[in-house]
Amino acid sequence: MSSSQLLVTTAACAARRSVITQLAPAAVRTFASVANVTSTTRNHKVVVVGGGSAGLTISHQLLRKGKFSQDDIAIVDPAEWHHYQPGWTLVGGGLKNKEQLRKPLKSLIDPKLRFYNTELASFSPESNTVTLDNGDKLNYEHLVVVPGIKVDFNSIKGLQDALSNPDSGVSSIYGYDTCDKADRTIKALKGGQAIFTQPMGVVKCAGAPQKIMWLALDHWKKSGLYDPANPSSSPIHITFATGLPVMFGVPKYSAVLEKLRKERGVEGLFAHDLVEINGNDAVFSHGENQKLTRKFDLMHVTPKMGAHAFVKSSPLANEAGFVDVDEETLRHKKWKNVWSAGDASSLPTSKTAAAITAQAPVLVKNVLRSMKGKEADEEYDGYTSCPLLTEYGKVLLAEFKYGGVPKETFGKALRIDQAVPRRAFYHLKKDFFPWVYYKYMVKGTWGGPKGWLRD
Ligand code: UQ1
Repeated sequence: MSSSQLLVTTAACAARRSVITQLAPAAVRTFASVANVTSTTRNHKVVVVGGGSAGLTISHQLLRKGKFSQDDIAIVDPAEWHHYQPGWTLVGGGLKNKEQLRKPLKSLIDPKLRFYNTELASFSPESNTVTLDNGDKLNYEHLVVVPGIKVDFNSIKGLQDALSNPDSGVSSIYGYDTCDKADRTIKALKGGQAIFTQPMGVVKCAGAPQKIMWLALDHWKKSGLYDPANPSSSPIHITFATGLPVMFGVPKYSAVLEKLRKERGVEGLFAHDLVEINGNDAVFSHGENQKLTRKFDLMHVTPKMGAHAFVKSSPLANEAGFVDVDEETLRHKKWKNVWSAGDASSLPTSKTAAAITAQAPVLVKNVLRSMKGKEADEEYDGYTSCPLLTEYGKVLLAEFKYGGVPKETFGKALRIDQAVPRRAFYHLKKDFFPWVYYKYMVKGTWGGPKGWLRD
């Protein structure tokens, strides 16, 4: 943007709100930086950092409350595309086309919101300001920090090269570029060792590393390449290598999945964390300083994940790098006008889009209450969900709250146990959720298990 354009924009904004344009004194600049000496400060009532599931849902839920005018709410996100990431497992299983799961981020943002399609440089909560990567500053009354987490493809030695090598059997549903490679490699495998990994530490959608395995197993079974009743004499052998000590973090569902693993002849390598890929060797660390090397013909890798550097290095982060918020109110523990939800937050629950359906209304109510000077007393109970594909046509619908306590939506009304994989849940996962997500959730009108939201 040229400085004249910038001044026009700024002048227009100034008519609505008191926007301050600061012409930085040229004298303090070095010769190298004289080309553009203009930086701008704008004021917003709410600045939302991140245009993912949480950012879009929260911004639009706020807007729908009817209390905000044009540009009162701003979203900051450098992305060109918004992806429906829960669908990438379906891409890996050959059930969806990855292009159909993405939309230009700009097209999902209501024109009443101000969209800064740029990276955020830093947070200054002591002065209620964030700084964008071009030096512009945004002042806020409330800040919502929802940029998600980083999938770190460099966290495992050799992973990046193995993923980008079209001839390797290594794929990952955790990235747009590689989710369809999972489908190609699964279909191409006619025999040998298949390994599916899950790292130690935090990942988003903790069920996905095994969902793709169950789909692959089903495909090989139907192709006559895998016999669950006789795995040792089948052309393909399957291993689930996980950094965790169990199949799933919630005991109720873990028991069912462990039973499935045994019934289906899948080897379990528990507390094994993939650290290196070297040709067709996978190296795992386990125990105290022990290493295990396994040959593979196909490997589906879940990389390690963690907080974005700009969050981790900010005053908002806890030791682990997550935005340090109260587990119930979603309000920052130190800065009372800062809020967080979703993957970037410190909330001790499983990181999923389903969790956003429950977190967003709580955060929105609490922001509005505190804007009116009232107590922010709406509480989140930790609700999250994992629609876990156990084969083509069946899903186990895990739903739980803090403490790994099941909180099943259909359990009571329909008198069913959601730990039993069902066809109806498969259609929820494959057809209903992707539809309701783009048509309602990101627009602020879907409340997950509560159904459609009324204003
Ligand atoms: C949900 O609302 C949702 O968003 C559209 C999902 O997709 C990411 C889900 O996986 C789940 C489980 C929900 C929760 C809704 C119901 C009806 C259980």
